[in-house]
Amino acid sequence: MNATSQLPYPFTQQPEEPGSPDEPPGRGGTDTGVITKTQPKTKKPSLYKVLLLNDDYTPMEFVIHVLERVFHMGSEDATRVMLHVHQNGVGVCGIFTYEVAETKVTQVMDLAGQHQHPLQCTMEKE
Ligand code: TYC
Repeated sequence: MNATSQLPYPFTQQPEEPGSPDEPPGRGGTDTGVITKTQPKTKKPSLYKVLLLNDDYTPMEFVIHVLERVFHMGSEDATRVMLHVHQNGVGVCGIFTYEVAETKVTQVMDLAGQHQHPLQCTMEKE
């Protein structure tokens, strides 16, 4: 007695084993070799420019202080960026990932608000 004979009608055949080859093994097969290389699933994060905007009221010294404190600039770089913004209306303070850029904008806006200066800071996708 085999396994099939114990099954109730109409189950007279064993189901085919999953993955059973449709072709005989060895020569004569039409399979082609596919080499798959696993890609590392890391993606570069989007980057955002943090922009400082000029206004007529915020003191130059305060802007320099903000650039030193929030963006870790030395006094020469901070002065250069402040003057660029003063003369051009807008300037880049740095380029960061989204959350870092957002934090910097908040820090600048909070400092400006605490000192009642109208200094504005925004971010835009690179
Ligand atoms: N324009 C301002 C002044 O003359 C200085 C200033 C520079 C303000 C840069 C804002 O982002 C700024 N006092």
